[in-house]
Amino acid sequence: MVSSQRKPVLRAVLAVGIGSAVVVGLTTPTSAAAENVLRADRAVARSCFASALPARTPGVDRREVTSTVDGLIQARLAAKDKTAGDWDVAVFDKTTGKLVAASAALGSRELAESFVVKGQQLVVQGCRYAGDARSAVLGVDFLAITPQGTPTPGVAAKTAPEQAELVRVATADQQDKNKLLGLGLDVTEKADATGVDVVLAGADDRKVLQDSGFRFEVLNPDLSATSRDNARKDVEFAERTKVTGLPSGRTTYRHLWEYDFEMKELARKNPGLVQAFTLPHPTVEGVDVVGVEIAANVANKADGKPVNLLMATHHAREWPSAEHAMEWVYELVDGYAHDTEIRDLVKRTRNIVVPVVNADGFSISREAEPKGDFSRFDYEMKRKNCQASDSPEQYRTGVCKANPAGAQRGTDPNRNYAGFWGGAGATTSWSGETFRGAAPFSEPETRNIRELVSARQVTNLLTLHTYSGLVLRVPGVFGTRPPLDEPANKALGDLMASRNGYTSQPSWALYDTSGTTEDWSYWATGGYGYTMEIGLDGFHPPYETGVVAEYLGQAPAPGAGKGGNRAAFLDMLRNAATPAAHSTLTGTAPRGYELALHKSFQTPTSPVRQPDGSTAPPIYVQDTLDSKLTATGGKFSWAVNPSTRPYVAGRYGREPQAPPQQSIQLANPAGVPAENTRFPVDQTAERIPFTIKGMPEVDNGKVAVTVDWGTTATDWDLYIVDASGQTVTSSASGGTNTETAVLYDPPAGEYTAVLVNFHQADPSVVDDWGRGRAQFESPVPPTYGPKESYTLTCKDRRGKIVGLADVYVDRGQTVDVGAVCTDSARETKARKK
Ligand code: 0X9
Ligand code: ZN
Repeated sequence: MVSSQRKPVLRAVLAVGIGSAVVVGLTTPTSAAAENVLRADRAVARSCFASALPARTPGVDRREVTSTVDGLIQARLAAKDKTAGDWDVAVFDKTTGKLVAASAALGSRELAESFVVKGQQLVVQGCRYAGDARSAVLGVDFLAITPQGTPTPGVAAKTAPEQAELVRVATADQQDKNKLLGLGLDVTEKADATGVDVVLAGADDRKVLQDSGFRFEVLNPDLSATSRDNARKDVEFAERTKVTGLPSGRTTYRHLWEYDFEMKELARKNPGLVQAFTLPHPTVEGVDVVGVEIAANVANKADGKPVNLLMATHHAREWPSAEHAMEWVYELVDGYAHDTEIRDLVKRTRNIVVPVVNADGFSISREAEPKGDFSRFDYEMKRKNCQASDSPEQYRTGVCKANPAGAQRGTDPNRNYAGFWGGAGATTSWSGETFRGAAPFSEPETRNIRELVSARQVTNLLTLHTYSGLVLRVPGVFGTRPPLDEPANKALGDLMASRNGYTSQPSWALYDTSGTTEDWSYWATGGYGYTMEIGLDGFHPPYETGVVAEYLGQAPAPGAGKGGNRAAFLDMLRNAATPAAHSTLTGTAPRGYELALHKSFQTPTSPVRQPDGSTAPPIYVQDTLDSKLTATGGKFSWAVNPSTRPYVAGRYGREPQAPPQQSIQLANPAGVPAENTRFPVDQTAERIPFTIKGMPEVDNGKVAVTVDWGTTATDWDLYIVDASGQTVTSSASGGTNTETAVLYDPPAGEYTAVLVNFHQADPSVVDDWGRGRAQFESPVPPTYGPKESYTLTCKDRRGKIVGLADVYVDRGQTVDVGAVCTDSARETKARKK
């Protein structure tokens, strides 16, 4: 989704009185400090959140507290000293025994946070899961929240709920889409040649769209009702379903603590195969982000195998994406034990999965009660992270689950990567849904992924989002031109799409986005990168459809009978295991010697758009890639990405094989058809046939069909239809006196230009179209840039550098660097073409 240049639409400064944090004296206020230290003599690997355990249960310590507020409880844990340990925490309602909040990260830095009411009696339970820390420090805060928009039970909202609806806006071309993006609305990814689905959060949004002159129809008049409905369906589904066909058998959306706990349990139960890890940067709210690695001999990260990275939930509300990532973890772990193909693939690769990149945002969205009205205080539909440092002073206060800016606070993690950062399809406004952040990589979430990708040879990256049924590849910005890898990128995207039934296309084809994940990772490292938009029906549709059906390829998912996302993820893994898809270095090195590949370079962002519409020069962002291989003695083989960045390698194109076709005049038939605002339902129009020729006579890289008329108050729409009756391109904007429909690489054949008289400014004076023409251009030839190298070093077992070489390697190539550790002279393995 995109909204650019959105002005903050905060109506008034609402008094979200976040009562100053009260550290609660626990059972005995006088001895609070001592009481706040939880102790357990031994560690017990168990779920802390499954149930409130009796006092004196081994591995557990607990405190009882009573909420002093209507608002939030925050139960935080910190390790008392530096000793390694893993404590978890959970909060239960004492009366009902129901779980209120929990946290189960890998260390002892925990935050369990959720909504409570004044007087509610609670049990805070700390559990020593693993490690040597016999104690952990507990802090419990209660934060009062005034009622506006908060989901505190029992408190009536003071602001009237707004009606959120889904509409389809008619857009004819890229220009129209960019104009729509400029309105700053919540534009979804559901789009095609003729229109885009847009969420209207309320009256303000509706007015913006109405005033813009765009035509639109209402698809869903009450998104809140749909949201409540979905929540109810999920409860019913879980009640009637013991186990699903998912690898884990899961029946409901997980909470953040369940993801973390399941990852560490999988690691504990499969010690040689699975390792859980914490990413380097905690979130703005101080939460650890957890990932998992799966490989045969998982501990040996420097074994030179290709790395396949799957991640999800850059966007808070996109819950199914995290579910798909987590199920993939189970798929690999189970498959390793029971499926010969998966076992073989896992042996040849290393697999990293980060299910919840935006842990803060996800936790808020997941814990908010069903609301889904897309209003400012609708945390369930929050998209961004929790960054507040770019907000105006008065909106910088409060925790993310309750702050005066509501869900508008934060940076869009999928606009914060350096790739083309600062360009189209992102906003400079702190409250906009696509806020790009203060600088490239200003956010902990994007820095985490950047550092992971920079330290490993990630040959394949897939980042999961919802929704719209898309497999998207680079580039995200129109006019960037596809990379030389375009045919390979397209082939892999198309293959995955053949499994899940989604549409495979370059992501700019929908509309521009800049600063997205793979537009950094691919252009900087050469590892294949894709975005998948799971599902067709909302950001977190019912579990049964959005997760079970989409993952397994069952009705009503578009991948029904085709294998679903499970099969698409397997395609990606097979590609990672294919040497022809990446590059390989071979050579010999003594056992225990450490080989290192290093590359450091600068890449410009887009010219940086400014709030006033001007642009500042691009920022040059320094990237450093450093990966390692530990030699096992004798011959080694190292799966790596090509040494030349796709950003400089060149651009894909086609050499013209013949001149382009001469332009064709389209003659306007006599008369004017009746006005028609319901095309294609109403077929009233003028039709002008024309022929597009082909090889060997002409080679057309592009055709542009244009018509003009007198005044911008009149509106003609133009559709180009092929011999089979398919509309292949169109142009149907409003407010202009011209339409141009464009088609790249048009196949030779018979076509028809269909002219629809949408509106006449003055029916008594006919404003007919004229100057109809089809103009042809040659294809653009490919361009090639300079070659770049890696610096390869070899260190002996004492850490002394004993070998150094510059290595050039292309995709699909294997370069033998020889006995690199025994040659002390700098050697250049140049494979320049
Ligand atoms: O806007 C995004 O970041 C992604 N869509 S979502 O609805 N999940 O937020 C898609 C990014 C790439 N899409 C395009 N370039 N159109
Ligand atoms: Zn998304």
